[in-house]
Amino acid sequence: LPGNQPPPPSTTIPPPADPPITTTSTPPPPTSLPTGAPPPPIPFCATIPGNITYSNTRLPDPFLPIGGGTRVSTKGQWECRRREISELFQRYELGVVPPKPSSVTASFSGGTLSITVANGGPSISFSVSITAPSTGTAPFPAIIAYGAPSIPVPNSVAVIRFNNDDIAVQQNTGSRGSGKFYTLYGNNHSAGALAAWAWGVSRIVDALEITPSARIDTTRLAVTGCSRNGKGAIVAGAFEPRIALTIPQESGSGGSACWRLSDYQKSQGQNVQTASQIITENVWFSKNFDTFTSQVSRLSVDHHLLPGLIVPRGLLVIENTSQEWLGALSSYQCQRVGRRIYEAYGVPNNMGVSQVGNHNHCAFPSSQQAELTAFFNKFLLGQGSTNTSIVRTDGSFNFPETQFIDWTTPTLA
Ligand code: MCU
Repeated sequence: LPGNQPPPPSTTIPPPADPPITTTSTPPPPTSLPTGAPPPPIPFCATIPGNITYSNTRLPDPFLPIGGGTRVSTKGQWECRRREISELFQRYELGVVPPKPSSVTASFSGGTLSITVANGGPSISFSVSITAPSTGTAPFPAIIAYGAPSIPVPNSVAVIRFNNDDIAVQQNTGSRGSGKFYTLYGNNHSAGALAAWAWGVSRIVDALEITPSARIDTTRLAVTGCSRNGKGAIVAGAFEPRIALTIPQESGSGGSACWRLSDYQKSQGQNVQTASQIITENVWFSKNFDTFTSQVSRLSVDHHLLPGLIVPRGLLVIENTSQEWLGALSSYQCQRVGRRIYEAYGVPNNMGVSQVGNHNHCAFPSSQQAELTAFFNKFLLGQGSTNTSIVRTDGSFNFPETQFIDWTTPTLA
């Protein structure tokens, strides 16, 4: 994959010593709002507390608002909790995903969509390539691929290639603040690369909406990426509601995996990427995340809540049991738990989890083809009757569920 390196062989990774996870002994880190984080106003929602002290070794209850009070029991209340979860991810992990800038203009020529963005100050320009599908009638459904797709794309779906590294560089920890996002918002902006790329995806959708000559139907958009770019894809789906279908592939830690579960795997002696390791490798997360990584129990969110930002839109999580570093137990169980939000919402089959091994990293195995086809058919190609009831792994995990979950799944009215 362009711009990507394969995961390091397991023997070369120095296992960083995880500090012991304690629950209450250390005072929580400061929780002030990073500059420029305006939560979208929803008049009937309670105010999100500015200072949150949180400690929970289990996966946070998706349905319990952070300010306390009663559990969410309706879809209307979920909109408040959704806003809250979004805010918490931005404060403590990702950094701020800025709202639409004051100016977005675009032009399409020779298969290239050129996008210019300004926000009162300097402007930036970036472009994506659009490959029209070989069949079907315009405007076409399309998939935005971070880098290039590493899943098979139906021949009736256009492919939009997004050079996400151009927006936020992901070389190593020294790349923080590099890329066009930071030209616009400043090198010290709180956003890590995942947040900056999600902002970039939103600008691509803005541009498609005002550029009919690109011939893309913006009500039928998917996003995908593999590995580090899979982390990007799931975050883009979480922050851009105009994405109809989100397909993260082998995103592992920082994507489909839960920090708490990856730490658990690590504690069991497995060579799994953890929060404390990931911040030493790259700039995917905000600097604000650093203070939590040695004690993930203090995080008021974990990645089982990402599906809660996407619900009820389509989400297919593709994972691989043969890459120890990804955290197979963590990725599978995290998203299986996250799918409970889709169950509560009454649309369990809008989210699939499929984990299959015995193939290389980012090499899509044919055994997952029918599942992928079903999600494309349902969410991009308008075939509602397709079977997307998918939760499966070829792994066998001894998952101590009560150690991580102490809540039940409601039915949201
Ligand atoms: C699975 O994604 C990453 C992983 O987080 C990194 O630790 C490793 O270096 O690279 C993976 C990747 O992006 O591979 C292409």
